[in-house]
Amino acid sequence: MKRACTTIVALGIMIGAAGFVLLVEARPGQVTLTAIDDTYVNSVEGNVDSNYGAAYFLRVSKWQFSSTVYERLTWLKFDLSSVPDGVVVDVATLQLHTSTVVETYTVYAHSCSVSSWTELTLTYSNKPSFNPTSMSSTVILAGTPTKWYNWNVIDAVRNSLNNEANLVTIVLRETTIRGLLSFVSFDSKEEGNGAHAPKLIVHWIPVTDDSNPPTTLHDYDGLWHTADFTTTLTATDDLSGVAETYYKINDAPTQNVSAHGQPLITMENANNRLEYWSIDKAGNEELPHKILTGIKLDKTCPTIKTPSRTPDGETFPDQSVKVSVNVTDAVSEVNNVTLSYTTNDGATWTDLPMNYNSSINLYEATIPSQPSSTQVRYKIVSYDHAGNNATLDGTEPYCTYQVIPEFLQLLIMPLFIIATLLAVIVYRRKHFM
Ligand SMILES: [Ca+2]
Ligand SMILES: [Ca+2]
Ligand SMILES: [Ca+2]
Repeated sequence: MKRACTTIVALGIMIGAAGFVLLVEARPGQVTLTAIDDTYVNSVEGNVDSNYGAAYFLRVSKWQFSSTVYERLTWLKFDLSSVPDGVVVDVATLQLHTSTVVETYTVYAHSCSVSSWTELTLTYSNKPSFNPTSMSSTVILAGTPTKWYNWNVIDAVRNSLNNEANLVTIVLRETTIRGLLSFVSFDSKEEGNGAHAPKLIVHWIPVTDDSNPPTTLHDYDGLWHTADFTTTLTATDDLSGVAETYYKINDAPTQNVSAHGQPLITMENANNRLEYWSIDKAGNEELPHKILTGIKLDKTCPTIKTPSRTPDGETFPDQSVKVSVNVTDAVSEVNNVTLSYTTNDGATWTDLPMNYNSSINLYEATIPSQPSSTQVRYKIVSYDHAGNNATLDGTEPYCTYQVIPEFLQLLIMPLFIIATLLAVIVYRRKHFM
């Protein structure tokens, strides 16, 4: 019995020892790093190839002589290998100690994805390009030598760790033109006993502390669209960061944004459905999945059939003309139909809204009576609710008619009266004989 117990205790210690190492890495932690490379570069013509890596100071300046602007930039490099894998950096603070402050400066910190430079070879000419957008800035006040100043450089540190790089480069510069001989100097790691060397404080939290899933938002505007369009999904996560955003369109198989891009709506429908959600790097899934319905797409123009006219034969000067037409639309339905007419091929078109007559399923508008001999041309334009439009442009033969000329009217009217009289006579003879 005793022997068995001893074995169990020994096992427990082994598991405990193995677990202890993991637990240390899973705890929040912090390291203070000292720059492994620090130097500055100078844009003055005679100094563009100069190296200052062994100097006991680092300089930042910006000044103008004649019409040329000159600058000194400070370059810093830190080794992040002591930051454990799989943690989330929540604080990264750069600290520099001033030695000379000629006037008040605003010193901006920039990230640089290239860390292959060394402090003893870097010059203004061979420096890598750095991110032109600064991460943060700090005001260095005139008359404050021998003082520590801080910059938030979390973007640079996170970028390096996300790219699985162990090195991080930070560039410091001023963007405002200062006095001709002014500058700010910081102590380099070569100064004195190194106590004032540039420092980088990195604090992290373990991913396992992250129990909150991401939040995903869409940017659909709720409106009808007339062409395939993308709904952009944007996800945020409080700690570990977003690992992936997923979606399903109309219950099709699941897709993810990194492989398939943002959801593209291509199906014509008044009620497309998008299900979407994200998962963070700690494995927390956004539940329940979000559902967006009523995504509207209509790529099809209305259909305008051949219109009819009443009267459809001769048109007299005192007659108005009613135009009727069948217009339909797939998906979003007809929004409006307009008849425009012009007389004698004039440049001015008069618009008449066409009203829907539900008893005959036709849109109708009445063109007012016109003087004799007038030629009338009309066209019909219809829009659906999505904004697609179709046009009968008036070049079709049935879109033109002419009010009969006066002499024809004088000719036709007696003929019409005679024909009517004859018809009456024939009728009476048939029925009363
Ligand atoms: Ca140095
Ligand atoms: Ca989270
Ligand atoms: Ca349509």
